[in-house]
Amino acid sequence: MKTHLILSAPLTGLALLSACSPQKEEAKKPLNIVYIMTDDHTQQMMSCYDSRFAHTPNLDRLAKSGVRFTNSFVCNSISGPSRAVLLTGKHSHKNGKIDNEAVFDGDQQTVQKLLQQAGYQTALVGKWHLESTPTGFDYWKILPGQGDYYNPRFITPQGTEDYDGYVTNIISDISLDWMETKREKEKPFCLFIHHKAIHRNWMGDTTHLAMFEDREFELPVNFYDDYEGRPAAAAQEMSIDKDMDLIYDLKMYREGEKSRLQSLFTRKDGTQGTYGRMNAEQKAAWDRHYLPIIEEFYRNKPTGRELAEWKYQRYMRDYLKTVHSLDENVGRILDYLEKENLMDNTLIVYTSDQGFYMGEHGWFDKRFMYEESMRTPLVMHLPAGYDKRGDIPQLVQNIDYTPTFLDLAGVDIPEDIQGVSLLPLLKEGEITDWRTSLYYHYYEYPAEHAVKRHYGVRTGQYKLMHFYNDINVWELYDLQADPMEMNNLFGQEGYKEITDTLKTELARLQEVYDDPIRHRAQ
Ligand code: SGN
Ligand code: CA
Repeated sequence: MKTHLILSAPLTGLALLSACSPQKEEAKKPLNIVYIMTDDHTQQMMSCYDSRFAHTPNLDRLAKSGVRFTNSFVCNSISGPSRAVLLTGKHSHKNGKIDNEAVFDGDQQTVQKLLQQAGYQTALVGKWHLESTPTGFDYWKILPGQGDYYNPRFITPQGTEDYDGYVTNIISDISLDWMETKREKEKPFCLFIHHKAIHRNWMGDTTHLAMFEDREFELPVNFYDDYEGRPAAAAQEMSIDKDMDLIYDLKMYREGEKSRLQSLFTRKDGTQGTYGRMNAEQKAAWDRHYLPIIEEFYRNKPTGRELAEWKYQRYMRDYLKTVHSLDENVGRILDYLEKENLMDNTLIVYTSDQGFYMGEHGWFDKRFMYEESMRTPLVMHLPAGYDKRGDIPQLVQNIDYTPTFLDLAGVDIPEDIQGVSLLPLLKEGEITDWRTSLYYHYYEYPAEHAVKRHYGVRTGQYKLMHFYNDINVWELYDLQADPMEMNNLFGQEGYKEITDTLKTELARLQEVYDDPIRHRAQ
């Protein structure tokens, strides 16, 4: 067991310093954690990962000051479960939050409680999505459910509070205010900033609506995927062409036009639809921007592939406007930490609850174990003493965040935590002993988007997946030869040996992680 002075008792910074021997003072300085998690922000849409589409100077600045994980993954690609994994360091079947419906048991061991016991101030602002009241935070202010982009309501321990404005700015305002005026400045702190953006229906701030309108984005090469050999992929309902809603998702509302999800966009009572929530000034800015696009759309009425590609362009533009606010607001947090001289004793993490499809396979949304949604961005600014810079290629997963934060705070990592601390990767030096495979398990089916239940294993080169429940299909990919995962090699000649090896590894992971739903070898 590691020991660290700050663990043993909730000492204040001053008490801590006086308890240390003089030469160790610097090393024992308590380290803060600022964890920024966005919703549905995928690596393809961050310029520090992919320069084709987005320009995210503040995220690039963060990555440049520290490290970028090039093989960062989630273990169940959907919001509530990812959030529960972050807080517990355990796979979904262990923390109990297997899908968005399940209620998170707030009595269980969490990173924020362990940090609190070690003398940390803990705070949470923004999307929570765990269906139970937050526990273990000294301060919290959360969005109900998915929250709203405009004029959002927040829930606090004292009741609800309504704000005017755009959600990404507001979450940052509340977070900055907590750091500046609410926390006890002599204590180390852990602040979770959980953004609502860039969740569907991708509504930009009124000040950014004009952005990206002059851009034409290249279609992904597999936009017209026919899902041959992949029946689970064929059964999904997350196609830009078929399932993306013209009014709710793409804002093409006009009197008399009907769509399936129209009521989510605008309602007569003016309170709940995403457009209905706006005030007169916001609506005016919105209409100034969208009305000419709406008119042109209904004048031209594209159909077939022309319509699918028009939808893709609109989707990309709206998503990128929404990203722009996030990037600006990450900049505000970095500016504050710099101004307050906190960069040297703060770990700053930027990640998302999962990745997202930006037209690959013809899709939006996530859920599948395929690369775009199993991956999640992970960039960090490191506190003094952690000298690694640039790319970190090791396989890491969101089960690793809890043990990393505990390790950084000098707190013993409880035996039942399934992730591992990433701290060894944050120092220069060769890593000889690291995991070579990751486990994944997705459960939310039957449900929206119709992605079937599946589990699987991913190594550096291969991925083996098993879709089960009302289907029994295996998929195997060679990620080096086929990074877009178009060619299911399972059962093809020449792949028996690798399939057997991966099945054995899958069984081993299910055993190690103690998943009650397992593949049983015949
Ligand atoms: C909503 C969205 C879905 C999305 C889920 C889960 N539909 O239900 O498209 O997959 O959230 O997203 S919507 O019509 O209400 O926008 S998650 O990131 O919170 O898991
Ligand atoms: Ca999400």
